[in-house]
Amino acid sequence: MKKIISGNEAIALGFGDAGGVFASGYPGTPSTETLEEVARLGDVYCEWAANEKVALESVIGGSIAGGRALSTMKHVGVNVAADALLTLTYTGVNAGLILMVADDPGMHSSQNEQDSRNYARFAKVPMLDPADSQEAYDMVRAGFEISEQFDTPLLLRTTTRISHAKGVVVQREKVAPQIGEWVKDVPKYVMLPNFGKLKHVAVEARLLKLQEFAETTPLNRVEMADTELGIITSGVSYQHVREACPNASILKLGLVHPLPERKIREFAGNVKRLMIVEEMDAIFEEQIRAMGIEVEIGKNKLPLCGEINADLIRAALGEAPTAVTAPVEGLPQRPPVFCPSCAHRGLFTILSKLKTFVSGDIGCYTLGALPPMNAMHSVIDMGASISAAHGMAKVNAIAGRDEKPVAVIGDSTFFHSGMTGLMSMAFNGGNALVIIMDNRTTGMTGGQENPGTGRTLQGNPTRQVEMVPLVKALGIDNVFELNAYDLEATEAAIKKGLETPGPYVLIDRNPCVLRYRIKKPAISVDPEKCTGCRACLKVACMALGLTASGEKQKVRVDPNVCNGCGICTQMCKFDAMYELEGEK
Ligand SMILES: Cc1ncc(C[n+]2csc(CCOP(=O)(O)OP(=O)(O)O)c2C)c(N)n1
Repeated sequence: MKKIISGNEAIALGFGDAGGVFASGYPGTPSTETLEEVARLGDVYCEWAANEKVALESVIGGSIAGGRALSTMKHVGVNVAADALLTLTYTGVNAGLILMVADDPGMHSSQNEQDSRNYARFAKVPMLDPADSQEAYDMVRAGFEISEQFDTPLLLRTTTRISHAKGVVVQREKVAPQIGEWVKDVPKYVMLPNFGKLKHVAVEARLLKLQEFAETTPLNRVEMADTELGIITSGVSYQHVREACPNASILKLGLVHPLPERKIREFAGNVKRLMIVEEMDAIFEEQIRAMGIEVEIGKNKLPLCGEINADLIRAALGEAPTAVTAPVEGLPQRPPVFCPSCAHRGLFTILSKLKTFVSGDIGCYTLGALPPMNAMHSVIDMGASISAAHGMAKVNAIAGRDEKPVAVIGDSTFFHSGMTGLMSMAFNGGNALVIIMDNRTTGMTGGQENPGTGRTLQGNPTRQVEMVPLVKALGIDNVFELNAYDLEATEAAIKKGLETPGPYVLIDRNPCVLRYRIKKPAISVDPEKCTGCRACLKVACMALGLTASGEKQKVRVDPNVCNGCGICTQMCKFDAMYELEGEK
């Protein structure tokens, strides 16, 4: 059967068709839809874990118990799971284990742009790099076979364009899941130093065997054409190469770690000029140069940052770019903003007013860093808001500075990696105000379930973590609820939290309006009372605009966008904004 599906959908389908038994991951663009699609298959068990480390460890358990297992995450998720990965490479697997990692060159939706091929080298494990949806589908099956044949975890790497672009997939015959034995094997799975030492030797031997495999596998293929120019490439870069250089000879790598040295040498010997096209780091280039092979064009002409495209390849070859339509000039700026009636808006209206230092985190609330709020002053990685605020408070105390930092974190991020920071703060006598924006969803990535939402990935009702008892159990005495829609009360609560010495936690429990489809009637403006002072515009709501004409511009509310939260009405000193009576 043929289907037109994205790379992420293809991986999910491939997992179901390759006898997949257990999948676990944590959301993160561009990987998220993969696990959601596994859930839609209906007949394969899958779950969201609290974070990527938990996800990978769970699938390790699944593999040890004999089921083919898949873990999905975005590139930065592998940093969280790396502790497990770097020892999993020693233990190897029972049933096949694939870690799907989606990189985001160009940072469409990420805080950095790391190249996960480094993890394949670091962990000494094989990595597959599909160039379209069909390959993404096929490489799941091939990946399980390699994983089982070589007793190794395998990394299946995509990039945004492969994950999200759609292409034709021809489905193969479905393999029925077969669950193997659950065997106790202490030297294999207990990584005490004595066993680990032997395993390290085995990992190096495995890598040599994989290198031999790389020489002959059809996953790496040579497409010989004009021998004037030969290009070594993989993944989405292969598509750009085909577009920019339709006549060039290509060595397309599907297995991107370990590299097939003999094949590369032979290919390089058969072409006059050798070019390497790879996004982000010079992973192929450095290894190929270390083989003593001359590379004429690589990162000397192509960027290390951002995505590659056909024009960049043409430019690297000294050719003129294709004529593209010039971008339209002078379009209005449309920076991302909070959704109309998002509770995060109320919080950041006040934090912006108070001008306090806000140690931020990753989620929808990160938009509080942008103008006109400008109310977030550091964002590092998931969970860092709390631990960084703790460090700031300690140094402030040493410096004699009497300023207490605020940390802002979402519920999913708190469960992911904020809890440990808060526990550590309580343990070490910290002094920060932590605000948990518990909107009962993982909003940023599209509204996924998490341990607080009461539902699993496959839609079953489940236990809901209660935030207040959890925070208390971590060692915090001062924990109070907050209603960020009430600006006056929010300001008072924050001031109290900042004045009270020691760790202090405020929890806003207003649900995500988008995820839970909360709809309220729009706000109205009385043009007689509106003075055009624009105080309400400080809340940065896309439903608010200005009237086009008149002596003085007045504020106008777009009723199709406004969701009636009333945050703007609280900014108005002239009673010009009001909720329509009786419509709620
Ligand atoms: C290690 C890591 N994993 C995943 C992501 C993707 N990601 C960004 S924010 C976020 C969670 C946001 O949910 P929450 O904290 O509840 O805040 P909300 O967006 O709902 O306000 C996720 C999963 C990431 N940036 N880093």
